[in-house]
Amino acid sequence: MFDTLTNSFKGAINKIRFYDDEKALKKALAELKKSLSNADVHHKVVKELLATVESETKANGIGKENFLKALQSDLERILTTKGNQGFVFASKPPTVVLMIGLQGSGKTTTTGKLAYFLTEQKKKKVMIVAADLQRLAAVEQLRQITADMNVTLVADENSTPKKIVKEALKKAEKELYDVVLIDTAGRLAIDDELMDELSTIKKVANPDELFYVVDAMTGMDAVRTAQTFKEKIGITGVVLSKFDGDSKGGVAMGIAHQVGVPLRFIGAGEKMPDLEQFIPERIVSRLMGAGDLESLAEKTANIINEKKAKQLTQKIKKGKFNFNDFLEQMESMKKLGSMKSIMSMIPGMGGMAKQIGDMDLENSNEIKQIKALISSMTKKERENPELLNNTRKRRLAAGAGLSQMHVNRVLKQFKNAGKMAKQLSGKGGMRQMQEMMKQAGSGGIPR
Ligand SMILES: Nc1nc2c(ncn2[C@@H]2O[C@H](COP(=O)(O)OP(=O)(O)OP(=O)(O)O)[C@@H](O)[C@H]2O)c(=O)[nH]1
Ligand SMILES: [Mg+2]
Repeated sequence: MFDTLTNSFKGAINKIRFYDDEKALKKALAELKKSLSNADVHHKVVKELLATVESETKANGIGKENFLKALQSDLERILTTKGNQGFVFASKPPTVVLMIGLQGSGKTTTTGKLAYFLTEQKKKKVMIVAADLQRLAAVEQLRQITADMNVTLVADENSTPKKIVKEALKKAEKELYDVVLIDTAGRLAIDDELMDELSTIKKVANPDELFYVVDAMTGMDAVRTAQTFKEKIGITGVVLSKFDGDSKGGVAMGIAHQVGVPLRFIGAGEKMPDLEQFIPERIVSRLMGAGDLESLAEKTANIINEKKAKQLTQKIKKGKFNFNDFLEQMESMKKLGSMKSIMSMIPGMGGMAKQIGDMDLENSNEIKQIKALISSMTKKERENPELLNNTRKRRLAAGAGLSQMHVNRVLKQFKNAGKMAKQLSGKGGMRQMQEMMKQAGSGGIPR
Protein backbone atom coordinates (compact mmCIF):
# COMPACT_ATOMS: atom_id res chain seq x y z
CA MET A 1 0.00 0.00 0.00
CA PHE A 2 2.82 2.40 0.79
CA ASP A 3 5.33 0.66 -1.43
CA THR A 4 6.55 3.73 -3.27
CA LEU A 5 6.95 5.72 -0.09
CA THR A 6 8.46 2.88 1.90
CA ASN A 7 10.92 1.98 -0.82
CA SER A 8 12.11 5.50 -1.39
CA PHE A 9 12.44 6.03 2.34
CA LYS A 10 14.48 2.91 2.79
CA GLY A 11 16.55 3.93 -0.19
CA ALA A 12 17.27 7.29 1.37
CA ILE A 13 18.05 5.80 4.77
CA ASN A 14 20.37 3.21 3.30
CA LYS A 15 22.33 5.81 1.40
CA ILE A 16 23.10 7.76 4.52
CA ARG A 17 26.70 7.44 5.59
CA PHE A 18 27.47 9.47 8.61
CA TYR A 19 30.82 10.69 9.73
CA ASP A 20 29.46 13.13 12.25
CA ASP A 21 29.77 16.06 9.94
CA GLU A 22 27.42 18.58 8.49
CA LYS A 23 28.21 17.64 4.95
CA ALA A 24 26.89 14.15 5.55
CA LEU A 25 23.74 15.52 7.11
CA LYS A 26 23.17 17.80 4.10
CA LYS A 27 23.51 14.80 1.81
CA ALA A 28 21.09 12.75 3.86
CA LEU A 29 18.56 15.57 3.83
CA ALA A 30 18.93 15.97 0.09
CA GLU A 31 18.30 12.26 -0.35
CA LEU A 32 15.21 12.48 1.82
CA LYS A 33 13.94 15.50 -0.06
CA LYS A 34 14.30 13.66 -3.33
CA SER A 35 12.42 10.62 -2.11
CA LEU A 36 9.57 12.65 -0.64
CA SER A 37 9.20 14.74 -3.76
CA ASN A 38 9.23 11.64 -5.94
CA ALA A 39 6.33 10.32 -3.90
CA ASP A 40 4.42 13.55 -4.63
CA VAL A 41 4.49 14.86 -1.08
CA HIS A 42 3.52 18.53 -1.09
CA HIS A 43 6.57 20.81 -1.16
CA LYS A 44 5.50 22.76 1.92
CA VAL A 45 5.22 19.57 3.94
CA VAL A 46 8.61 18.44 2.67
CA LYS A 47 10.20 21.75 3.56
CA GLU A 48 8.80 21.73 7.05
CA LEU A 49 9.79 18.14 7.70
CA LEU A 50 13.35 18.68 6.50
CA ALA A 51 13.77 21.81 8.59
CA THR A 52 12.72 20.09 11.81
CA VAL A 53 14.71 16.93 11.11
CA GLU A 54 17.78 19.08 10.47
CA SER A 55 17.48 21.19 13.59
CA GLU A 56 16.66 18.23 15.82
CA THR A 57 19.55 16.16 14.50
CA LYS A 58 21.90 19.05 15.04
CA ALA A 59 20.62 19.66 18.55
CA ASN A 60 21.14 16.03 19.54
CA GLY A 61 24.41 15.55 17.68
CA ILE A 62 24.84 14.61 14.03
CA GLY A 63 24.82 10.86 13.46
CA LYS A 64 22.70 8.21 11.79
CA GLU A 65 20.85 7.25 14.95
CA ASN A 66 19.84 10.76 15.88
CA PHE A 67 18.88 11.45 12.30
CA LEU A 68 16.57 8.45 12.19
CA LYS A 69 15.11 9.29 15.57
CA ALA A 70 14.36 12.85 14.47
CA LEU A 71 12.87 11.59 11.20
CA GLN A 72 10.63 9.14 13.00
CA SER A 73 9.27 11.63 15.51
CA ASP A 74 8.79 14.37 12.92
CA LEU A 75 7.00 12.05 10.53
CA GLU A 76 4.70 11.07 13.34
CA ARG A 77 4.12 14.70 14.21
CA ILE A 78 3.28 15.59 10.61
CA LEU A 79 0.87 12.68 10.23
CA THR A 80 -0.87 13.37 13.51
CA THR A 81 -3.42 16.07 14.00
CA LYS A 82 -6.01 16.81 16.67
CA GLY A 83 -8.82 14.28 16.60
CA ASN A 84 -9.55 10.56 16.71
CA GLN A 85 -7.35 7.84 15.25
CA GLY A 86 -8.67 4.75 13.49
CA PHE A 87 -12.25 3.92 14.43
CA VAL A 88 -13.41 5.34 17.75
CA PHE A 89 -16.66 4.22 19.37
CA ALA A 90 -18.92 6.78 20.99
CA SER A 91 -19.31 6.44 24.74
CA LYS A 92 -23.01 5.85 24.22
CA PRO A 93 -23.90 3.53 21.34
CA PRO A 94 -24.77 3.61 18.54
CA THR A 95 -21.78 5.39 17.05
CA VAL A 96 -23.26 7.29 14.13
CA VAL A 97 -21.04 7.92 11.10
CA LEU A 98 -22.03 10.11 8.20
CA MET A 99 -20.21 9.29 4.95
CA ILE A 100 -19.84 12.27 2.65
CA GLY A 101 -17.91 13.20 -0.48
CA LEU A 102 -18.07 14.04 -4.15
CA GLN A 103 -19.69 11.77 -6.73
CA GLY A 104 -17.81 8.59 -7.39
CA SER A 105 -15.27 9.22 -4.63
CA GLY A 106 -15.89 5.81 -3.10
CA LYS A 107 -18.44 6.55 -0.34
CA THR A 108 -20.63 3.51 -0.89
CA THR A 109 -17.70 1.12 -1.27
CA THR A 110 -16.02 2.57 1.82
CA THR A 111 -19.27 2.27 3.77
CA GLY A 112 -19.28 -1.43 2.93
CA LYS A 113 -15.59 -1.78 3.82
CA LEU A 114 -16.11 -0.09 7.18
CA ALA A 115 -19.05 -2.37 7.91
CA TYR A 116 -16.87 -5.36 7.03
CA PHE A 117 -14.05 -4.09 9.26
CA LEU A 118 -16.43 -3.47 12.17
CA THR A 119 -18.20 -6.82 11.94
CA GLU A 120 -15.20 -9.04 11.10
CA GLN A 121 -12.47 -7.42 13.16
CA LYS A 122 -14.37 -5.69 15.91
CA LYS A 123 -17.34 -8.04 16.17
CA LYS A 124 -19.86 -5.20 16.25
CA LYS A 125 -23.54 -5.03 15.39
CA VAL A 126 -23.67 -2.74 12.37
CA MET A 127 -26.42 -1.01 10.40
CA ILE A 128 -26.01 0.72 7.06
CA VAL A 129 -28.52 3.39 6.08
CA ALA A 130 -28.99 4.10 2.38
CA ALA A 131 -29.55 7.85 2.43
CA ASP A 132 -28.53 8.22 -1.20
CA LEU A 133 -31.93 8.26 -2.82
CA GLN A 134 -30.80 10.21 -5.88
CA ARG A 135 -30.07 7.10 -7.83
CA LEU A 136 -32.05 3.92 -7.57
CA ALA A 137 -28.89 2.02 -8.38
CA ALA A 138 -27.31 3.28 -5.16
CA VAL A 139 -29.62 1.20 -3.00
CA GLU A 140 -29.07 -1.83 -5.22
CA GLN A 141 -25.30 -1.34 -4.93
CA LEU A 142 -25.55 -1.44 -1.14
CA ARG A 143 -27.77 -4.53 -1.31
CA GLN A 144 -25.11 -6.32 -3.32
CA ILE A 145 -22.26 -5.18 -1.10
CA THR A 146 -23.99 -6.28 2.09
CA ALA A 147 -25.44 -9.52 0.70
CA ASP A 148 -22.70 -11.70 2.20
CA MET A 149 -22.19 -9.60 5.29
CA ASN A 150 -23.63 -9.78 8.72
CA VAL A 151 -25.00 -6.25 8.47
CA THR A 152 -28.48 -4.75 8.49
CA LEU A 153 -29.32 -2.53 5.53
CA VAL A 154 -32.03 0.05 6.00
CA ALA A 155 -33.28 1.24 2.61
CA ASP A 156 -36.51 2.53 1.17
CA GLU A 157 -36.54 3.88 -2.36
CA ASN A 158 -39.78 5.77 -1.71
CA SER A 159 -38.61 7.64 1.36
CA THR A 160 -36.50 10.78 1.77
CA PRO A 161 -32.97 10.89 3.22
CA LYS A 162 -34.22 12.81 6.24
CA LYS A 163 -37.05 10.41 6.96
CA ILE A 164 -35.06 7.25 6.49
CA VAL A 165 -32.21 8.44 8.73
CA LYS A 166 -34.70 9.29 11.47
CA GLU A 167 -36.37 5.89 11.29
CA ALA A 168 -33.08 4.02 11.10
CA LEU A 169 -31.70 5.74 14.19
CA LYS A 170 -34.82 4.91 16.15
CA LYS A 171 -34.47 1.27 15.17
CA ALA A 172 -30.74 1.29 15.98
CA GLU A 173 -31.36 2.60 19.46
CA LYS A 174 -34.16 0.19 20.16
CA GLU A 175 -32.30 -2.84 18.84
CA LEU A 176 -28.97 -1.88 20.40
CA TYR A 177 -26.81 -1.49 17.33
CA ASP A 178 -23.17 -0.55 17.97
CA VAL A 179 -22.61 1.42 14.80
CA VAL A 180 -24.80 3.14 12.20
CA LEU A 181 -23.13 4.05 8.89
CA ILE A 182 -25.04 6.51 6.73
CA ASP A 183 -24.21 6.53 3.01
CA THR A 184 -25.14 9.77 1.28
CA ALA A 185 -25.41 10.98 -2.31
CA GLY A 186 -22.49 12.62 -4.08
CA ARG A 187 -22.42 15.46 -6.57
CA LEU A 188 -20.00 16.22 -9.35
CA ALA A 189 -18.82 19.46 -7.81
CA ILE A 190 -19.27 21.19 -4.54
CA ASP A 191 -22.56 23.04 -4.88
CA ASP A 192 -25.04 24.65 -2.53
CA GLU A 193 -27.64 21.98 -3.10
CA LEU A 194 -25.28 19.22 -1.98
CA MET A 195 -24.22 21.19 1.06
CA ASP A 196 -27.83 21.96 2.01
CA GLU A 197 -28.88 18.34 1.77
CA LEU A 198 -25.90 17.25 3.83
CA SER A 199 -26.61 19.90 6.45
CA THR A 200 -30.16 18.62 6.75
CA ILE A 201 -29.03 15.01 7.13
CA LYS A 202 -26.39 16.10 9.61
CA LYS A 203 -28.98 17.84 11.75
CA VAL A 204 -31.21 14.79 11.85
CA ALA A 205 -28.42 12.26 12.32
CA ASN A 206 -26.38 14.22 14.86
CA PRO A 207 -23.39 12.06 13.91
CA ASP A 208 -20.39 11.27 16.11
CA GLU A 209 -18.19 11.19 13.05
CA LEU A 210 -18.30 12.78 9.60
CA PHE A 211 -15.99 10.90 7.25
CA TYR A 212 -15.00 12.71 4.10
CA VAL A 213 -14.22 10.10 1.44
CA VAL A 214 -11.88 11.31 -1.28
CA ASP A 215 -10.21 9.70 -4.27
CA ALA A 216 -6.44 9.59 -3.61
CA MET A 217 -5.80 9.90 -7.33
CA THR A 218 -7.05 13.48 -7.32
CA GLY A 219 -3.88 14.49 -5.46
CA MET A 220 -3.86 18.08 -4.31
CA ASP A 221 -7.54 18.46 -5.20
CA ALA A 222 -8.25 16.00 -2.42
CA VAL A 223 -6.74 18.46 0.05
CA ARG A 224 -8.69 21.38 -1.38
CA THR A 225 -12.12 19.72 -1.41
CA ALA A 226 -11.53 18.31 2.07
CA GLN A 227 -10.87 21.85 3.25
CA THR A 228 -14.15 23.04 1.71
CA PHE A 229 -16.17 20.24 3.27
CA LYS A 230 -14.51 20.98 6.59
CA GLU A 231 -15.54 24.63 6.42
CA LYS A 232 -19.07 24.11 5.10
CA ILE A 233 -20.20 20.95 6.89
CA GLY A 234 -17.51 20.10 9.38
CA ILE A 235 -15.65 16.79 9.08
CA THR A 236 -13.96 14.67 11.74
CA GLY A 237 -11.97 12.38 9.49
CA VAL A 238 -10.70 11.84 5.98
CA VAL A 239 -10.74 8.50 4.16
CA LEU A 240 -8.50 8.22 1.10
CA SER A 241 -9.93 5.76 -1.40
CA LYS A 242 -8.40 4.21 -4.53
CA PHE A 243 -4.94 4.29 -3.02
CA ASP A 244 -4.17 1.24 -5.15
CA GLY A 245 -4.23 3.37 -8.28
CA ASP A 246 -1.31 5.31 -9.67
CA SER A 247 -1.19 7.55 -6.65
CA LYS A 248 2.33 7.64 -5.26
CA GLY A 249 1.06 8.06 -1.77
CA GLY A 250 2.29 11.57 -1.10
CA VAL A 251 -1.19 12.92 -0.48
CA ALA A 252 -1.51 10.59 2.52
CA MET A 253 1.58 12.18 4.05
CA GLY A 254 0.29 15.71 3.88
CA ILE A 255 -3.49 15.68 4.06
CA ALA A 256 -3.96 15.58 7.84
CA HIS A 257 -1.41 18.33 8.35
CA GLN A 258 -2.77 20.47 5.55
CA VAL A 259 -6.47 20.11 6.32
CA GLY A 260 -6.17 19.85 10.08
CA VAL A 261 -8.36 16.74 10.20
CA PRO A 262 -6.91 13.28 10.81
CA LEU A 263 -6.65 10.75 8.00
CA ARG A 264 -8.53 7.78 9.44
CA PHE A 265 -8.64 5.05 6.82
CA ILE A 266 -7.14 4.19 3.48
CA GLY A 267 -8.95 2.14 0.86
CA ALA A 268 -6.80 0.27 -1.62
CA GLY A 269 -8.93 -2.02 -3.73
CA GLU A 270 -12.49 -2.75 -4.69
CA LYS A 271 -12.98 -5.63 -2.30
CA MET A 272 -14.35 -5.37 1.20
CA PRO A 273 -11.17 -6.33 3.13
CA ASP A 274 -9.15 -3.69 1.25
CA LEU A 275 -9.34 -1.06 3.98
CA GLU A 276 -6.72 -0.13 6.50
CA GLN A 277 -6.72 2.04 9.55
CA PHE A 278 -4.33 4.94 9.30
CA ILE A 279 -2.61 5.11 12.66
CA PRO A 280 0.41 7.44 12.38
CA GLU A 281 2.70 5.55 14.74
CA ARG A 282 2.15 2.29 12.88
CA ILE A 283 2.42 3.88 9.46
CA VAL A 284 5.74 5.48 10.34
CA SER A 285 7.02 2.12 11.49
CA ARG A 286 6.11 0.75 8.09
CA LEU A 287 7.63 3.67 6.25
CA MET A 288 10.89 3.13 8.09
CA GLY A 289 10.80 -0.51 7.00
CA ALA A 290 10.08 -1.87 10.48
CA GLY A 291 6.71 -3.39 9.60
CA ASP A 292 3.46 -3.08 11.44
CA LEU A 293 2.90 -6.21 13.45
CA GLU A 294 0.16 -4.64 15.51
CA SER A 295 -2.15 -4.14 12.54
CA LEU A 296 -1.27 -7.55 11.19
CA ALA A 297 -2.13 -9.19 14.51
CA GLU A 298 -5.45 -7.34 14.63
CA LYS A 299 -6.26 -8.34 11.11
CA THR A 300 -5.49 -12.00 11.62
CA ALA A 301 -6.78 -12.39 15.19
CA ASN A 302 -10.40 -12.82 14.23
CA ILE A 303 -9.77 -14.72 11.07
CA ILE A 304 -7.24 -17.26 12.16
CA ASN A 305 -8.68 -19.40 14.88
CA GLU A 306 -5.97 -20.18 17.43
CA LYS A 307 -7.03 -23.74 18.06
CA LYS A 308 -7.22 -24.46 14.36
CA ALA A 309 -3.84 -22.86 13.82
CA LYS A 310 -2.32 -25.21 16.37
CA GLN A 311 -3.94 -28.25 14.78
CA LEU A 312 -2.64 -27.11 11.45
CA THR A 313 0.90 -26.70 12.74
CA GLN A 314 0.74 -30.23 14.12
CA LYS A 315 -0.44 -31.53 10.77
CA ILE A 316 2.32 -29.74 8.94
CA LYS A 317 4.90 -31.07 11.37
CA LYS A 318 3.70 -34.59 10.76
CA GLY A 319 3.63 -34.06 7.00
CA LYS A 320 -0.14 -34.58 7.01
CA PHE A 321 -1.26 -31.30 5.53
CA ASN A 322 -3.77 -32.30 2.87
CA PHE A 323 -5.92 -30.77 0.16
CA ASN A 324 -8.82 -30.21 2.55
CA ASP A 325 -6.59 -28.09 4.75
CA PHE A 326 -5.34 -26.30 1.70
CA LEU A 327 -8.83 -25.27 0.60
CA GLU A 328 -9.66 -24.10 4.10
CA GLN A 329 -6.49 -22.01 4.24
CA MET A 330 -7.26 -20.41 0.89
CA GLU A 331 -10.67 -19.38 2.17
CA SER A 332 -9.29 -17.71 5.28
CA MET A 333 -6.50 -16.04 3.34
CA LYS A 334 -9.12 -14.37 1.19
CA LYS A 335 -10.50 -12.59 4.23
CA LEU A 336 -7.15 -11.01 4.94
CA GLY A 337 -7.18 -8.85 1.85
CA SER A 338 -4.41 -8.45 -0.64
CA MET A 339 -1.16 -10.35 -0.18
CA LYS A 340 0.73 -7.18 -0.89
CA SER A 341 -0.69 -5.31 2.07
CA ILE A 342 -0.07 -8.25 4.38
CA MET A 343 3.57 -8.49 3.30
CA SER A 344 4.14 -4.81 3.88
CA MET A 345 3.16 -5.22 7.52
CA ILE A 346 5.83 -7.81 8.20
CA PRO A 347 9.19 -6.35 9.26
CA GLY A 348 11.73 -6.65 6.49
CA MET A 349 9.26 -8.05 4.00
CA GLY A 350 8.23 -4.77 2.42
CA GLY A 351 10.52 -5.43 -0.53
CA MET A 352 8.85 -8.76 -1.21
CA ALA A 353 5.48 -7.05 -1.40
CA LYS A 354 6.57 -5.38 -4.58
CA GLN A 355 7.50 -8.66 -6.18
CA ILE A 356 4.39 -10.43 -5.16
CA GLY A 357 2.60 -7.55 -6.76
CA ASP A 358 -1.05 -8.05 -7.22
CA MET A 359 -1.12 -11.78 -6.79
CA ASP A 360 -4.81 -12.39 -6.45
CA LEU A 361 -5.57 -15.44 -4.40
CA GLU A 362 -9.14 -15.61 -5.52
CA ASN A 363 -8.81 -15.02 -9.20
CA SER A 364 -5.42 -16.32 -10.31
CA ASN A 365 -5.79 -19.00 -12.95
CA GLU A 366 -3.45 -21.29 -11.12
CA ILE A 367 -5.53 -21.19 -7.96
CA LYS A 368 -8.78 -21.58 -9.86
CA GLN A 369 -7.49 -24.71 -11.55
CA ILE A 370 -6.22 -26.18 -8.33
CA LYS A 371 -9.56 -25.50 -6.69
CA ALA A 372 -11.45 -27.10 -9.56
CA LEU A 373 -9.18 -30.09 -9.31
CA ILE A 374 -9.56 -30.47 -5.57
CA SER A 375 -13.30 -30.10 -5.71
CA SER A 376 -13.54 -33.05 -8.08
CA MET A 377 -11.64 -35.31 -5.68
CA THR A 378 -13.38 -37.49 -3.14
CA LYS A 379 -12.89 -36.69 0.53
CA LYS A 380 -10.54 -39.66 0.89
CA GLU A 381 -8.48 -38.58 -2.09
CA ARG A 382 -8.12 -35.09 -0.69
CA GLU A 383 -6.77 -36.51 2.51
CA ASN A 384 -4.44 -38.83 0.71
CA PRO A 385 -3.64 -37.95 -2.91
CA GLU A 386 -1.57 -41.15 -3.14
CA LEU A 387 -4.86 -42.95 -3.71
CA LEU A 388 -5.17 -41.37 -7.14
CA ASN A 389 -4.39 -43.86 -9.88
CA ASN A 390 -4.00 -43.01 -13.54
CA THR A 391 -7.64 -43.59 -14.42
CA ARG A 392 -8.77 -41.26 -11.65
CA LYS A 393 -6.19 -38.68 -12.63
CA ARG A 394 -7.42 -38.72 -16.19
CA ARG A 395 -11.01 -38.20 -15.02
CA LEU A 396 -10.02 -35.39 -12.70
CA ALA A 397 -8.06 -33.71 -15.48
CA ALA A 398 -11.06 -33.84 -17.79
CA GLY A 399 -13.35 -32.55 -15.04
CA ALA A 400 -11.12 -29.55 -14.26
CA GLY A 401 -10.32 -28.83 -17.89
CA LEU A 402 -6.62 -29.65 -17.48
CA SER A 403 -4.19 -32.02 -19.09
CA GLN A 404 -3.10 -35.06 -17.14
CA MET A 405 0.41 -33.69 -17.11
CA HIS A 406 -0.85 -30.58 -15.43
CA VAL A 407 -2.62 -32.65 -12.79
CA ASN A 408 0.55 -34.58 -12.12
CA ARG A 409 2.46 -31.35 -11.78
CA VAL A 410 0.01 -29.91 -9.27
CA LEU A 411 0.10 -33.10 -7.21
CA LYS A 412 3.87 -33.09 -7.25
CA GLN A 413 4.08 -29.43 -6.28
CA PHE A 414 1.73 -30.05 -3.43
CA LYS A 415 3.77 -32.99 -2.22
CA ASN A 416 6.98 -30.97 -2.37
CA ALA A 417 5.38 -28.02 -0.62
CA GLY A 418 4.26 -30.36 2.15
CA LYS A 419 7.79 -31.71 2.53
CA MET A 420 9.25 -28.26 2.66
CA ALA A 421 6.67 -27.08 5.19
CA LYS A 422 7.49 -30.07 7.35
CA GLN A 423 11.18 -29.23 7.18
CA LEU A 424 10.62 -25.58 7.91
CA SER A 425 8.44 -26.29 10.89
CA GLY A 426 11.26 -28.30 12.44
CA LYS A 427 14.43 -27.08 14.13
CA GLY A 428 16.19 -24.23 12.38
CA GLY A 429 13.20 -23.87 10.11
CA MET A 430 12.80 -20.18 10.66
CA ARG A 431 16.40 -19.56 9.66
CA GLN A 432 15.94 -21.56 6.48
CA MET A 433 12.79 -19.63 5.75
CA GLN A 434 14.54 -16.30 6.15
CA GLU A 435 17.32 -17.53 3.90
CA MET A 436 14.75 -18.45 1.29
CA MET A 437 13.00 -15.12 1.59
CA LYS A 438 16.30 -13.34 1.23
CA GLN A 439 17.06 -15.20 -1.95
CA ALA A 440 13.59 -14.65 -3.32
CA GLY A 441 13.66 -11.03 -2.33
CA SER A 442 17.08 -10.06 -3.61
CA GLY A 443 16.68 -7.65 -6.43
CA GLY A 444 13.41 -6.42 -4.98
CA ILE A 445 14.75 -4.90 -1.80
CA PRO A 446 16.36 -1.57 -2.41
CA ARG A 447 19.87 -1.25 -1.15
N1 LIG B 1 -9.50 0.35 -7.22
C1 LIG B 1 -10.34 0.86 -6.31
N2 LIG B 1 -11.58 1.17 -6.68
C2 LIG B 1 -12.41 1.68 -5.76
C3 LIG B 1 -11.99 1.91 -4.41
N3 LIG B 1 -13.04 2.45 -3.75
C4 LIG B 1 -14.05 2.54 -4.63
N4 LIG B 1 -13.68 2.09 -5.84
C5 LIG B 1 -14.48 2.05 -7.08
O1 LIG B 1 -14.83 3.36 -7.43
C6 LIG B 1 -16.13 3.38 -8.04
C7 LIG B 1 -17.03 4.36 -7.31
O2 LIG B 1 -17.21 3.92 -5.97
P1 LIG B 1 -18.53 4.17 -5.14
O3 LIG B 1 -18.31 3.58 -3.80
O4 LIG B 1 -19.73 3.77 -5.88
O5 LIG B 1 -18.48 5.76 -5.03
P2 LIG B 1 -19.57 6.74 -4.42
O6 LIG B 1 -18.83 7.87 -3.82
O7 LIG B 1 -20.51 6.00 -3.57
O8 LIG B 1 -20.31 7.22 -5.75
P3 LIG B 1 -21.71 8.03 -5.83
O9 LIG B 1 -22.65 7.38 -4.89
O10 LIG B 1 -22.11 7.91 -7.26
O11 LIG B 1 -21.41 9.43 -5.46
C8 LIG B 1 -16.63 1.95 -7.98
O12 LIG B 1 -16.41 1.35 -9.22
C9 LIG B 1 -15.76 1.30 -6.92
O13 LIG B 1 -15.60 -0.07 -7.13
C10 LIG B 1 -10.64 1.57 -4.07
O14 LIG B 1 -10.16 1.75 -2.93
N5 LIG B 1 -9.86 1.06 -5.06
MG1 LIG C 1 -22.58 5.95 -3.58
